[in-house]
Amino acid sequence: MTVSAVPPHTARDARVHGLPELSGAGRTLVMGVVNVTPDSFSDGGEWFEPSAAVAHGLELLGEGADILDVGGESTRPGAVRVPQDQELARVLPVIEQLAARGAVVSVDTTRAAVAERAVAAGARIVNDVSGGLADPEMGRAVAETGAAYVAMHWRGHADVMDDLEVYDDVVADVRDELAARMAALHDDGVRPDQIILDPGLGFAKAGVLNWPLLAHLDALHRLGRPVLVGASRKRFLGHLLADPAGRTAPPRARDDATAAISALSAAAGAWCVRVHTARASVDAVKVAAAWSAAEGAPRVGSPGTSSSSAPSAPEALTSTVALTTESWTAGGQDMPTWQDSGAGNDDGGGPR
Ligand code: PMM
Repeated sequence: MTVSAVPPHTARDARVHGLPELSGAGRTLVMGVVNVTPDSFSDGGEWFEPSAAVAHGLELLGEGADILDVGGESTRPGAVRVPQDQELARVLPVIEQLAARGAVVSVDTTRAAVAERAVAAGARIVNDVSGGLADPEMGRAVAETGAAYVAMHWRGHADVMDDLEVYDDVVADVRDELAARMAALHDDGVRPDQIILDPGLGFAKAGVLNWPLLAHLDALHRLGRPVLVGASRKRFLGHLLADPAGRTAPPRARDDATAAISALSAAAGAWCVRVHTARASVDAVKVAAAWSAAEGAPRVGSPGTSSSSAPSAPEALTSTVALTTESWTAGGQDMPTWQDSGAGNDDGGGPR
């Protein structure tokens, strides 16, 4: 892939309203998932207590996540809906505490009222897996709050979505349905630069339907907005990684494949990847940024032979996008450093 092959509105030049510190990061962002639910397919119940959810969020920040996505309603296939009061009780204390520690927080909700309360509690992004279809008030709420808004491709709630997997051409159909959502959101007063698009991997999409969407992210980029990819631990990866007996790999055994998708999505210009464990994906997007920077830079020789023309290390390799260390170490978390690891700074003299 060359730089010139990357269409507009990719990670390199994306600007999202309300997120100045995440604009121009020079690399794909990483959104860490904080599910405050007893029943998510990937990590159900693990972070259900607010204190456990906050600790998990801080851990994801320590791994380098740029954004924390806090959700109180499972969207796994077949899941039944949680009453609004319960969803609010789950997410608000966690959002408040994480935002107070300086995190860029997103709320994963399809309800306008939850979005509004979450933004008032400190959330900066509304991540709506229904792209505004589940609640007719969502567009107005997003317009009024001015929050950034992830509009995901969606055809129906978790209890029915597996029956809605009929497409002529999954890439063209998803693109057209997202374009229709953008138009409707615009009619509700949402600014185009508030919007981030998401192909909705696994939502009304059987296994094989997800790969063309990943392979053709450029089709979504051509709608003119940044793209978020949420492949982490999803069923189609479990099928890909099935054992010789055909048994699907369990969610946690899908993390390496998730990181591979993070690297490839970043190379394709994704603005953000949404993941359950952050460290490998943070490394993956940094690799993609360094690779891409080298494609666009003049070719150089060994250090010292052409120092005047050599590009400096890509910003993406060294910058901390969302937070200062101090802002979240205040929560009692220690940022792991290579000095702390006992490995020392000497890399052991292996190949450079
Ligand atoms: N997937 C899930 C939940 N929220 N949000 C966005 N924007 N994109 C996704 O693909 C997405 C999402 C389901 O996964 P989880 O239950 O493990 O959070």
